[in-house]
Amino acid sequence: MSTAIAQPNIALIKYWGKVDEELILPATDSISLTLDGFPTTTTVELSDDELDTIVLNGRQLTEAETMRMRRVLDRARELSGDRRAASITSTNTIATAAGLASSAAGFAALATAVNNAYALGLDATGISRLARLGSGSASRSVFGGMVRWHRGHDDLTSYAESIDWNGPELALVIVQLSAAQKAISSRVGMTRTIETSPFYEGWVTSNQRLVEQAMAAVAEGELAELGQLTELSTMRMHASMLGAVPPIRYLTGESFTVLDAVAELRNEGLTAYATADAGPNIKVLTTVAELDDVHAWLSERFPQAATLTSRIGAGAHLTEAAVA
Ligand code: 2P0
Repeated sequence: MSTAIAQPNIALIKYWGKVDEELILPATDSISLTLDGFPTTTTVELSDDELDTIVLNGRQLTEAETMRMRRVLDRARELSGDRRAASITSTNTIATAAGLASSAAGFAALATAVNNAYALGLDATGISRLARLGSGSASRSVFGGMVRWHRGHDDLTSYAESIDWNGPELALVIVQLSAAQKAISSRVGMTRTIETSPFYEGWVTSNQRLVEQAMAAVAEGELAELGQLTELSTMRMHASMLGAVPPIRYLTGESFTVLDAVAELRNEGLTAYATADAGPNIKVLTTVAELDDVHAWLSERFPQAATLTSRIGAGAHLTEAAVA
């Protein structure tokens, strides 16, 4: 039995769009922070059953729902030559599919457990490639801290790695306006954006430039610069979706109210930069030193929302029981 734990990550410079849907090769690099909290725990056990079975949060998934997991398992069987099926149980601690990166943690934990169960012997880079086959953002949750996912041009060259952040210790406040499942999955949203948005090309070109600028800010430890680039990447990603037919709008009026509040918070002298993913929730980048103040300010302003905090966490790993 192989059990692994992984945590979600929040992208500062975003991933939105694939050049290869099979291999999940993204159109641009992305840069993220792995959270310290909201773990997914996944256990993989090989079995002599004919089919893979997957139980997520106590519910057995249908065959259609397990398609993405089977991509990861099939690759493991191909690499190992071990044809056995897998019996998988996985538990999330964060709302699934609500734009809070549950799939990133889920597939990073799955790839880590699968590497052990099928004795693949992959290093973290290899596990990141395996996780990518399930969900693009999962390649980043294999690593802790600040992470860059290189878009690459094939399976081998598209992987994530840790990068050194040379600035103050970072933290995030998540203003959770809704825990409901999103109406449009990231995958469908990306495809629609590529196929119908006249802004998609501009998004890809400009976001890859933001990656390079962010890498310079990361090396210099310039948080104000990194925060501004984070907000630009967020807005440009959502702008590309707004140009789709029909338009994809994950941000609600309430989301914009929170965005305004973050700007106000910054005007009051606190470190706060906002980002948002495929849902209405706003994630606020700040420092560990200011976390309590930023959290108190936001929870007072938005009592109707759940305000969660997180420091920066470790990458996916086997639990001690599995290692022993
Ligand atoms: C990100 N998102 O960089 C971006 C920002 C959502 C918005 O990665 O199709 O679940 O499985 O590769 O990784 C969410 O997309 O999509 C995501 P697939 P994934 O965090």
